[in-house]
Amino acid sequence: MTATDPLRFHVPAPSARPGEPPDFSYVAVPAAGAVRRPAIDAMATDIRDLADTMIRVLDDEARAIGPWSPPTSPDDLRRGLRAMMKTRAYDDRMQRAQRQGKTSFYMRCTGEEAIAVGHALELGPRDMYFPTYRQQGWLIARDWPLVDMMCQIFSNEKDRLHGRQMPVMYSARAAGFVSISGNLGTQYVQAVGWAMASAIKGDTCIASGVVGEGTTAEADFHYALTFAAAYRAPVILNVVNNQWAISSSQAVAGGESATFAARAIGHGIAALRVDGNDNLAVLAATRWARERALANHGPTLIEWVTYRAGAHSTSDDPSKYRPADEWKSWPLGDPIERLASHLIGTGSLSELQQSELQAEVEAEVMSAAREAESYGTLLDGRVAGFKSIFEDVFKEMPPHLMRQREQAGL
Ligand SMILES: Cc1ncc(C[n+]2csc(CCOP(=O)(O)OP(=O)(O)O)c2C)c(N)n1
Repeated sequence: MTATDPLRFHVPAPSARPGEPPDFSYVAVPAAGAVRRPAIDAMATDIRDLADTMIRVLDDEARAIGPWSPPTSPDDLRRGLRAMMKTRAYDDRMQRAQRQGKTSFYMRCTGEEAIAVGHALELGPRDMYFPTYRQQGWLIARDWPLVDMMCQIFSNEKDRLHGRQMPVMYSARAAGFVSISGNLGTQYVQAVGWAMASAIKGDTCIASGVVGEGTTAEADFHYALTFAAAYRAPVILNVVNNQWAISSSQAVAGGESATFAARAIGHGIAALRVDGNDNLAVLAATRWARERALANHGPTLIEWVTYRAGAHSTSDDPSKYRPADEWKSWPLGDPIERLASHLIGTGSLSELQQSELQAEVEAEVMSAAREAESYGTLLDGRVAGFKSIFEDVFKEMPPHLMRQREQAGL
């Protein structure tokens, strides 16, 4: 056969560029409650349809409906709401601190709070989380001290990591939060390896690893899936699809051809695709995947569909590559508003209590910031000195590092 037309090279493009109206027509949003909830021992091959739809619990009136509606108490939901609100207040404060020159860098998670918070509240205390830089909500949901997190951001004298990690790259063993690895995709192989070790030891705790949709293009993502499937590792593989990987749209990572949840199908891994701005759906899907892993039915890949409302980081300017008001048109709304509306609708929260809660979390964040700043920030130069860069890396310092230390006069 001879080709008649010249070949065309396809370059994936975002649905809208700056100045154009936002266009989310590519995001199909099924009705809340419409997706079936299979048994936790379902064969991955029997639930492939769940990779192509979207599990949603909260409907347009913020009522919880359908088989995924999780049995949770109003107290637990209020706790989740508080953690989400505190996360947003924390992000606002730390972003401002960066603009004031108190730290070099910050990354916020606005619009994605429901995912890390719900996950933190649903996983067990001995389960292990392998996060990226946008899961500060996990630490906040687990009541990790804000002052400790802020000292890491300021790299000051109370920073337990001595300024050796970039700001926001926390490490909190007691919260089940593994030191963040800046090399994207490595979280997945680490999580799968940890989960395999848990099974080898006959332990009873699971791992959960996180990547963004952009990072599914990394080889590590695929290595991790291969091992997770072959050894039925007790692991949850989270793909936070927030539509953007810095300035690359989800289309560049392959989102035009298939969902990110569907990446699991070729490996025979169970996949769920979930409304990531619906805190109740997050709780329900996390619980399903955790119970499945604990019962030795293997890994689950969950695509959380969400939207990165803020810039990628304080070094990024999204007005260069996407419509300024795109978030306002995001069809899955704001996770905090949706959970608050649900609690108000069920009589578990009043509007007055919601505003009191807002004032309370802001005051808590402000007082933590004052304390953390008193231990030093970039502005006053009381930051971790570079003298310690040679320490705590090797048990015994290799000769080349000794030579370098001498050359640096330390
Ligand atoms: C291996 C590797 N490649 C590139 C980078 C630089 N980088 C940092 S964040 C980022 C975008 C990641 O996007 P995504 O995975 O979608 O996560 P998101 O930031 O949207 O949460 C890139 C390319 C990196 N840190 N590690």
